[in-house]
Amino acid sequence: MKPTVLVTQALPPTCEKTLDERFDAHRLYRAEDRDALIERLAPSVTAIAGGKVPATLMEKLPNLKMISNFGVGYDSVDTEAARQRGIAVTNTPDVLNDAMAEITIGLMIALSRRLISADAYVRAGKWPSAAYPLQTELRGKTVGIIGLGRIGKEIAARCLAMKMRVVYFGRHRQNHQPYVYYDNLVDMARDVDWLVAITPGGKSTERLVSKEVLEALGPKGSLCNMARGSVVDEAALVEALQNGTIAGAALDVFENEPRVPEVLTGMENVVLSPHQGSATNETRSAMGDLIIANLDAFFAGEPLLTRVV
Ligand code: 8YV
Repeated sequence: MKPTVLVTQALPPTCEKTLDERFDAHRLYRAEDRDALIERLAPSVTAIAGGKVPATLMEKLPNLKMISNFGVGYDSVDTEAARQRGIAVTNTPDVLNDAMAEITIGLMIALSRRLISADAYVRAGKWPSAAYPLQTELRGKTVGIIGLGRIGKEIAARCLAMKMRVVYFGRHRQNHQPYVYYDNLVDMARDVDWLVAITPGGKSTERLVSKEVLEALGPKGSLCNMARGSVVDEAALVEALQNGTIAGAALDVFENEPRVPEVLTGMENVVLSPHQGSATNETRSAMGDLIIANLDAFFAGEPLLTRVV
């Protein structure tokens, strides 16, 4: 008999297909009556594929032993509850580093050169009447990376290729990194032209980019958030953008996504992206493979590949 797996979010097509081939997979995310599905499957579910797993869901699944989360970030899984219940959690690190770093640079250039408005300018037939206003470049600027983890390091490498100076903020200095370290985010914000957030979400980083940090970043500074909406005080950010406290923002993530504060959509100094950091065919398919590989390892009684809890 195939093991029962509960699927909590839509996964890449190849992953969905393999789930159906190897497991008795049930889609909670598209169930008409979620409670009825959970009740019916409760005794047989030993593993979950996907994120969005609160403690309340774990409580209803007494035999749940493993959550194969989709994403390097696992803030949508209550890891504390999982730990207490002896439920293992895996994530999908590394395979998305390059896609994340590529789009970070893309969004930074889109903001500094106003690429989105420039495209609209050409399409609207305005070019023959007047040249597009001059913009700024990344070269020579200092970028402060909040969270020099695996993705942060790939972003740093690409920022060097843009001839930027790289510094970073994090919980610890990393001895073998060539970049200047700040243990205080306000101090770093004061010294940089760009802040790039790529730190895990969750309680410990909530509103790390505060009003004070934005003030320190200053009227020539820009923010690029690739982390989680929760990492930035969004109300303070909107105010800072409205008042010219900072120059601009390139945002891939939002506090209440997919809902985006309407006021941001009318701002010229903002580039908006629908949480698509890892959203390429290549990367999403590799993330899906890792979900399956972790499930396979779990059901074979082997060590999990990328365990975080
Ligand atoms: C996914 C992500 O969009 O890996 C992450 O942490 O944010 C993204 O790759 C997200 O996890 C999808 O649920």
